Amino acid sequence: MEDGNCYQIHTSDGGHEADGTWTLGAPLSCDSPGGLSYTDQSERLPPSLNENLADERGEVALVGRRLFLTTGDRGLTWIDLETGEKGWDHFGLTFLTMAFGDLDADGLIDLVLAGEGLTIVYAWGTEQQAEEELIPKGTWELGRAIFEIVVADLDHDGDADLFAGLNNSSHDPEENRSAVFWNEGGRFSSEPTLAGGDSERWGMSFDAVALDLDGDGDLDLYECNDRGIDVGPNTWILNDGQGGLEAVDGAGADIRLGCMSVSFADLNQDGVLDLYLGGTRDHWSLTRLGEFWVDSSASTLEPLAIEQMVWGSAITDLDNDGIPEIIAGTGAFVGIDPTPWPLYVASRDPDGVWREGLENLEFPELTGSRAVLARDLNQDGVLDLVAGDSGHAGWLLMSDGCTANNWLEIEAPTGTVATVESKGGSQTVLITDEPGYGAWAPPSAHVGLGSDEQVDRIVLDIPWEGRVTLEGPIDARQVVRFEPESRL
Ligand SMILES: [Ca+2]
Ligand SMILES: [Ca+2]
Ligand SMILES: [Ca+2]
Ligand SMILES: [Ca+2]
Repeated sequence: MEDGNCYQIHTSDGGHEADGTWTLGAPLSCDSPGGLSYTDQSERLPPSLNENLADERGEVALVGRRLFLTTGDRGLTWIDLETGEKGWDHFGLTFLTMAFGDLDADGLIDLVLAGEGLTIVYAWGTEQQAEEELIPKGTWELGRAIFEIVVADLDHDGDADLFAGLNNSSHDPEENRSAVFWNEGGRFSSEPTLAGGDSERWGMSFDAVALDLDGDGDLDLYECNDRGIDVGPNTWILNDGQGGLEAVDGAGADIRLGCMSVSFADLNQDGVLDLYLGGTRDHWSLTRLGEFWVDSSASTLEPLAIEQMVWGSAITDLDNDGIPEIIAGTGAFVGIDPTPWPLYVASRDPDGVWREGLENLEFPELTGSRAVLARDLNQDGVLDLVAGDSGHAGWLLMSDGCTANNWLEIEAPTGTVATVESKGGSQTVLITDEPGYGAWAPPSAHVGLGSDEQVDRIVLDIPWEGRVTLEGPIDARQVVRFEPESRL
């Protein structure tokens, strides 16, 4: 498995069983279950250094116990959730997006900053911190730059590569062709390889996610592109199995919009992952039917106001009832002052329509909310919410204790598709570190189980590794982790 040449890939008719190790935690107890409720703890977040600058990006990240948010002056603020310690980081370049991963495989998280240049901050926040400039600052203007970085091992040599989504502000699709910076044993190429395929398909990258589209075992990418009407549509980028990337026919997923965010989730709960897209003027749902993606927006989503932009998105089960919710950061195009758009949450009714609101929850109504991250920060088995905001430090909504409904959390390599079977049925989720625009956290997925106290089976389809099954019964209310042999 280690030499990168001798591996078998999973095929949809069975195939290779991945080698690796399962780790089960101790189930959390829930002595006094309550209804779902949140306390707004946003005042805990450190203020931006300059409150008079809008933070157009509003990105958020969770690294260890530290929560990071971008600020209007293109720096980062952070808070340690354990100790309450706060800080600010500034770097020598103006960046548009941040990404994370262990790029030199030393066990420490590295930070990637992309915008007017491309800089890696190795062992970020530790005494070994060291910067490497792959593309000098000032190479690009901010309107013509890298708008998205996906950290993923695209050629299966064990090293995490950098997929760079280019947004050249050009109406010529060829100018927006995305690229890969290759990682060979912890050393990066400074000359990227441009991806190939039909040049008319390349658009102005804004968000992207890595997953195995065609079930052949390698990591592909879906790219969400701004100004699709004028330039190029959203794009499927297929991997040839060795890291060669090619934009291909989107089979209905190549719609044209002002795309800001892409999230994959099984919206109609038929066991196949669907697509949720946020952007200028509205949001979209694309249902996967066999090889095709069908635009189901009109019949499944409530339309939003033209001025209400959907920036970030996360689709996961907040109340642990087994039906996911859509959480989206919505706001105006720009702005420092609060805009009349909420941190949006929608739940699915029995007719399959996602309607705004959830039980008696009241989320902030006046926001310029951007990236959204849903993770269990206070470890009570209920997802907490973090959102960036264009006008102030951001939002931190903490759950007020456990729910009577059960849950399970799974950690596995990014791009893994997990199927969780329990008495109430089967659920399929994407395990990813890129849940939607501008949000990052180590790859995991949270599955609500309703009244089911045990899980019968967990099946993981792991890119490059194959399929692995854990037979139950597995107790609910715990974190289950699978680590492939090749990464131990
Ligand atoms: Ca593939
Ligand atoms: Ca589906
Ligand atoms: Ca739910
Ligand atoms: Ca929580």
